[in-house]
This record gives sequence, structure tokens and C-alpha cells, in this order.
Amino acid sequence: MRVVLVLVLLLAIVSVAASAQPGVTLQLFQFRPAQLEVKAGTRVTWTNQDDIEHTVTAGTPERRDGRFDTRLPAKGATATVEFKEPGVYPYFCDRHQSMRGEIRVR
Ligand SMILES: [Cu+2]
Repeated sequence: MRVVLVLVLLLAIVSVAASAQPGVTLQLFQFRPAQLEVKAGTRVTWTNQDDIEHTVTAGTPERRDGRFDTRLPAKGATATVEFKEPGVYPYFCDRHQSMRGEIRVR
């Protein structure tokens, strides 16, 4: 009985790990984590946890680079971007330009 329970728990952990995607949460006017490092080819998902609209806009307010620009209109909204090429990808929120983040792709 105990062995079965352990097996079930192990399977549950494995399936969570397999489906886990690296992610950034938008909460209290911050990207968390503000800096995220991933491997090339990774899909990164942003999730809005605030009750107001944020955006995930590539570049900086001074220099947008146009790679991605997505609105997250309300709590629970998500956006996913695939990062194929290694590099450093800064981004910000176009409605609150002090909100800054960075994806580092290895
Ligand atoms: Cu915002």
C-alpha cells in the first residue's frame, strides 16, 4: 500500500516537471522574476496577476525592438513567446514604463 502511494506521488511529480514552462508573473507592477535565463528554443509564458492591464513589449521605452508586443488586459491573462536565438531580450510594460524585465537566452 505504501509503495503504491510513493509511486503515485513520483508520477505526479514527473508529470508536473514535464509540463512546467518557465514563466514570469506580473504582480504589483513588477515582473517576477525580473530576469529569467532559459535555453534557446524555450517558450516563456507571462501571467498577469494584477486587476489592471499590463503589456509585455520588447525592447526599452526608448528603443522598442518590435520582436513582441502583447497586451495582458486582466487578471489571468497570459502571453507566450518562443525564444529561438541566444541573446539578451529586454522588455517592459508600455502602460507602466518603470516595469522592466529581461530574458537571457543561452
Ligand atoms: Cu503595466
